[in-house]
Amino acid sequence: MEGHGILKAFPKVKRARSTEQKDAPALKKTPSEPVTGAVFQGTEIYIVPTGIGKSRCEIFHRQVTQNGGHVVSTFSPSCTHVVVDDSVDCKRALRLLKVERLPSAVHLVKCTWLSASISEKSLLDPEDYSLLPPESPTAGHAEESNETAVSQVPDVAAAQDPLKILENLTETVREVPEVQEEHHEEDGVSQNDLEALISGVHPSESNPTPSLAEYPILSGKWVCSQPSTTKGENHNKHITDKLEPLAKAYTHTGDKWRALGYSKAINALKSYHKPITSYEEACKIPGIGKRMADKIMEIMESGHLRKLDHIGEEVPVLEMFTNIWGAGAKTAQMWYQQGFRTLEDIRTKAVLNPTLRIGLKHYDDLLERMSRSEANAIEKMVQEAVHSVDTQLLVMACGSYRRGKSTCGDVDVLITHPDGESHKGVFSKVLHLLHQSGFLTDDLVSHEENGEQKKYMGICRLPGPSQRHRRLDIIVVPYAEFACALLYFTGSAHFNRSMRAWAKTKHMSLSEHSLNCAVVRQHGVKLVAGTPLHTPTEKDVFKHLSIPYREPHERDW
Ligand code: DCP
Ligand code: MG
Ligand code: MN
Repeated sequence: MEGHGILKAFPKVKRARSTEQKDAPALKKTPSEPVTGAVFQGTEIYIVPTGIGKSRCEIFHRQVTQNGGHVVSTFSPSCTHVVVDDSVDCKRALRLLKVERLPSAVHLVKCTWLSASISEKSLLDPEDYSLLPPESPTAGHAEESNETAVSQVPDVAAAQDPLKILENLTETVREVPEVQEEHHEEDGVSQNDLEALISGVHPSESNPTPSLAEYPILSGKWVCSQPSTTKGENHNKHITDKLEPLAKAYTHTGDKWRALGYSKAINALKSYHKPITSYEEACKIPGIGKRMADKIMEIMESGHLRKLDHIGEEVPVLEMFTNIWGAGAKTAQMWYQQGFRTLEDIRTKAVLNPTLRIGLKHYDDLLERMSRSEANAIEKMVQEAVHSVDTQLLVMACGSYRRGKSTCGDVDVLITHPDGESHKGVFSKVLHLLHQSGFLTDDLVSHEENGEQKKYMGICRLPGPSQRHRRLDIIVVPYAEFACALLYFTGSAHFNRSMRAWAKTKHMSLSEHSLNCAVVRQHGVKLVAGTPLHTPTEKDVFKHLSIPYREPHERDW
């Protein structure tokens, strides 16, 4: 997927500029489907119905559209993905599409990519599901040659060598929320008939396609199994310093897959124990393919990466736009396409929803991280309100604050009650008090129900002169879910993903609600939800997962 000219590297914006009309439909959302997620944002998908069947096609269509993507009824070169049934090979796919070859920017993928992305609630790397081109049967997987399948991963206890403890990187690049994207469920859609349709799994069929756990892109180690305090020095900073701006550029232009590829390589390089000295050495590192190794060589030999000279002029503008809370790559691109170049343009000319308006109003404040002492003062304000409702309620600042970071992007406050009952009704009372006192200045998401958990996302300001506006998240959870909610809300997000992926390999599932055992999955789709384990404390969660307990400050991956 690399190796395009740079003009192709940021196709959306460039294309938009030259053929605005043609590109417009891809940016439009189907009005009839409520968009509730952002997983497929920026995609234009053509599903080849052969072998998939009408009803599954319809379900896919709905899922993609509801998650911000666009399904087209005929193939065109502007498609980002062409999806075919798992039984269809590349030759047949091209025949069905009536083309000789596909533009290199179009991903030709198996249906499993779509079903797994839906169930994982995360846009999976199409490279892992791509169809092999007929002329070179191994090319598509050349970059995976030194990767090991998760099924070979031994238990933590057995794998003393950290490099042998491999991570199932079911990881997505953390995104600026276009629609607030939270990882509520460890894996996907709840089990119902739809799922069987989506995954195409019929209990009687023995399906030759490996499950998601056997497909991973493996990179480094299981971060959840070792303390982040062992995170060593970056011996390849001279390389990662050059790759990072490119990863960022791809993120801002909405090229998720390239951004993901770069971020995987960057992570792998950062955790590598020594400076890389040769092409072969680079290729051997999981997460680094041949094309990435080429770039690494270029940097090593010339001290520079030419690709960096060709980052489009739109990138800094897009970055400035996505720095508005609530604006993602897609919104930023739309604005750019509409001719907006400055925040003043956005303020005066763009059509803004209330969230974006708030984000724009507090642009500078929200970009700045706060000190621990300020985060602590904010926690105390919330605590005071909570305790005026009931002194027995537990109040804890989680997130980066609990992990001991020196600065915090926001404050994440968790509230629960040890009696298992009295947390009920607290949410609205506390928010009312905090609004009344003027502490809460703006609501971003004022009430989100997540099972029995409630979540608030908003903006607050400490009393007194020259105080800045700060982001504040509050969750109220039932005591039975306390440990799992605390673990989730403490993060880091990367640590959480690793722990959830690890749980999967043990036929368990971890969410902010519970740790379940005896989970049955097929193609990454949960068929049996399993049984919640008793987890009164975070330590119990680690114990059930056979991972040594990690203190919050050791989870800062
Ligand atoms: N979280 C997650 N996955 C996400 C977002 C969040 O697992 N996509 C969890 C882990 C985070 C916690 O929620 O640690 C709080 O989210 P924040 O966005 O507030 O992140 P942090 O507090 O870790 O960092 P920051 O200092 O930037 O707020
Ligand atoms: Mg936080
Ligand atoms: Mn937060």
